Amino acid sequence: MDLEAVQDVKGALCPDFFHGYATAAAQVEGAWNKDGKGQSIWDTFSHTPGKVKDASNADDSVRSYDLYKEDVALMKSYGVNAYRFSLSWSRIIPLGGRNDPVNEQGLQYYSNLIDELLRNGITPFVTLFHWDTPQALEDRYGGALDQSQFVPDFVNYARVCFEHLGPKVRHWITFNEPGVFALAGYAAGVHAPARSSFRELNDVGDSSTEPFTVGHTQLVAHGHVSRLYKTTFQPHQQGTIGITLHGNWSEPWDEADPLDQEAAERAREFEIAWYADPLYRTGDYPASMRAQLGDRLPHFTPEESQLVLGSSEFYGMNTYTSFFVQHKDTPADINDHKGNIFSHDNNKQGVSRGAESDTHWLRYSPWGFRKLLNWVWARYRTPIYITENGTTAQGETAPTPEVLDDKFRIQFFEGYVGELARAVQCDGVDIRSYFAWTFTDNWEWAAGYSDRFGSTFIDYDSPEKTRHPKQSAYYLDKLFTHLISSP
Ligand code: PNW
Repeated sequence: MDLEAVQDVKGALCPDFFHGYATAAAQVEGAWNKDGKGQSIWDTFSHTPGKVKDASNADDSVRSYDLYKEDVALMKSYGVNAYRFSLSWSRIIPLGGRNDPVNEQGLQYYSNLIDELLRNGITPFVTLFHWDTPQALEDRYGGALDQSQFVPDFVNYARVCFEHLGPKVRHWITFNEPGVFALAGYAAGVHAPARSSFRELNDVGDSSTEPFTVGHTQLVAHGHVSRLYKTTFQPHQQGTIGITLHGNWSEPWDEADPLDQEAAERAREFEIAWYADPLYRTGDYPASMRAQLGDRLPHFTPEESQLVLGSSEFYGMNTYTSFFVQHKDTPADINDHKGNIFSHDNNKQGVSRGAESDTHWLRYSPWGFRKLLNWVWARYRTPIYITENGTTAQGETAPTPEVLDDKFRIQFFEGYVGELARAVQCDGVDIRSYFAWTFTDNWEWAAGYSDRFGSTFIDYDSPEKTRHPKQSAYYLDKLFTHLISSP
């Protein structure tokens, strides 16, 4: 646990740099039907047999709803100065809609959590939507598929949150990874609301159109909420509002092949610029997407384009890994969402993208992180908040001393945060936060409890979901003490 590998970046980060952990309501809260909470599409998904790898649900999860005070105390002992969490829409408005009643107990929970954080000197970063659409809205009109209904309902929900929680919150995030929500939920069909073209997996859906419709809805909904915040709340609440996008680094499989270079850029555009170009650069989708998708990709009206462009005050970045990308010589499949590419674990020379974690898509590849930061900074010139980054590790099945000394995760943090600090110090990229994913092991969506991303081990068999700190929690504390300069 020494800091040998990051000696070069001692003091590289500003005194006001935010560091802590990120979580999502549906993955940690539990209390799925307590104190008036309505059901979300993830409650439905997890109660549908065959959907979740270990057949688990998140009814109790890690019980952060009940144990928030203990959790804040534990986080404090880890030395964080910020915490990113999400609000459950159906806990606040159980049926979700603009004419549906507000659940005071739900608001009270989040108000208590925020107070507890502030009392402990921890700055709250609040996400409005981390994938858990109220089930009632899914039933009523198909949720995010219906832009004309979803947008006013989401704006109403946001208004309730700004009114009640806004006086204590300075950092708002509208959507978490609209791209993963759209692709996993409506293209692959492996996440809620479980829609796709693949009938062996899902009864309904159209993978060739719905993800793009849902993506468009989220962009426009974000634009309206951002405008509402800026006009009505920001003048007195003095906070900032943005969105969080996912994005991994795409590296050409054959560095010398111009077609692979183009394919890698196209992959970045399909994954990242799909959202980031409309938000930060052009107010429209990238040309490469229009060329492949034609009218299956929605069109922005002039009003929408104007609304969306410039609506996010910072670039919230979730990133985990890197891939090698090779061009295809055949036309794109109708259900392709990646820009008609192959993605590989090794490049042409046989070099691996990195060591394996316990999650198939996630490899340790910090080399791509600095490239990604530079690509995003060069293209969008917007301050970056890292809102998620982290890993699972093989063999974490019991809280033994060896497991709690989580060397793989420590190495991961050292590698990625080191590259972040180099991007700041050497490349001049404006980066203002780092939120590790995640605070405790939790319910990893369709992977259930089997994928452990936490810096705290959870004993799921115990009624109290006993928390066992892993060494990476203390390492991150040491690391940021080293990297952050004194005021
Ligand atoms: C994020 N990918 O999702 C989510 O925001 C978290 O809720 C989730 O627990 C975490 O990452 C770990 O999976 C992602 O395939 C899912 O590149 C998939 C990818 C990226 C992010």
